[in-house]
Amino acid sequence: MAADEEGPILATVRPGNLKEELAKRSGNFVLSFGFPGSGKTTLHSFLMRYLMEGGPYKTEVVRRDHGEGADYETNRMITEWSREWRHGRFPESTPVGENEIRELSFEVQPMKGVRTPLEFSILEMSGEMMRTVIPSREQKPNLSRVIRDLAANERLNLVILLLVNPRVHENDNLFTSFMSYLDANLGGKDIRKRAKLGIVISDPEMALDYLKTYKPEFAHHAEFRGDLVEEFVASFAPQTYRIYKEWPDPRGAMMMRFHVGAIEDREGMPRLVTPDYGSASRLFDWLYLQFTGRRPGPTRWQRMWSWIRT
Ligand SMILES: Nc1nc2c(ncn2[C@@H]2O[C@H](COP(=O)(O)OP(=O)(O)OP(=O)(O)O)[C@@H](O)[C@H]2O)c(=O)[nH]1
Ligand SMILES: [Mg+2]
Repeated sequence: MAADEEGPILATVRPGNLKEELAKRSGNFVLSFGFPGSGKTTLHSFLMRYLMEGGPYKTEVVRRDHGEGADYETNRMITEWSREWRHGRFPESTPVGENEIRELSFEVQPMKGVRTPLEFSILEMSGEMMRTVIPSREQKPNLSRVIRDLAANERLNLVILLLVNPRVHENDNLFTSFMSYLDANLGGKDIRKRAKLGIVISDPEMALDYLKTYKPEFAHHAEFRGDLVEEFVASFAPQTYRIYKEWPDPRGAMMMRFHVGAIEDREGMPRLVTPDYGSASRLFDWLYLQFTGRRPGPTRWQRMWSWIRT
């Protein structure tokens, strides 16, 4: 296939209207929350790339026909993401506006071992519409109805991913304002008892620079992983760290970096030169476990068998 030729996108169509539906829907949902530029679209598009091209899965995009051309737009977005990644380019920032919010659903079938298919949705939405949750002197905290409906819907299995943007200092303020907003607006129901929590640090190279700048004792570290991830959150987002530590079910809470591979600077723009699906695979394994209760792929027996044979 030529570099710019589009491969087929397998699709199943389910009817629905995004705004009306989210309040009533059941199923699995991932809500990525973070400032503009915190890497939500990068994570969504790279995870999609892993599931459709990089990993041992058969993945179909489930089209939800939300009417008014939204479906066509979703299509265009997926095609654009695939094309841009093929050239190593990061996705564009998501347009602002309620009408620009898109839901994307995937049906993922592992090809080996535990083959239970998983269907889950993600929400593509601009971070500009999330930062309004921070109260200011002029403005009460405010959040899109789409997010409120998602958080209030007890039939959904909800995973909240908090995307930490290593370029800004106010991540802690954003996430604690978000939790306070949910506490005040879900009729007394505690989102912590129902949802799972993932804290994800995008752009690990930038996070490492930041850590080294403010904590010289980390100057000798070459890679941002393991303990450094926890150190970063504990130091620069201490209240968010507490939320994570106090999550009612510790098995439903995780923290990770999101690394996409080796990056070069081309005329001031980052360019992915060697993709690395390690983070995408770890994230998907965790999501699969949260939603299905099992790990995808080879069972323990299959892993042991292949170990004996090698
Ligand atoms: N070098 C590098 N840059 C990254 C990485 N992840 C994200 N970026 C940069 O951050 C930019 C913003 O990422 P997005 O994924 O668009 O952020 P977003 O949260 O979707 O932003 P909004 O849609 O505006 O809310 C990307 O275009 C990249 O330039 C990374 O791992 N490495
Ligand atoms: Mg975006």
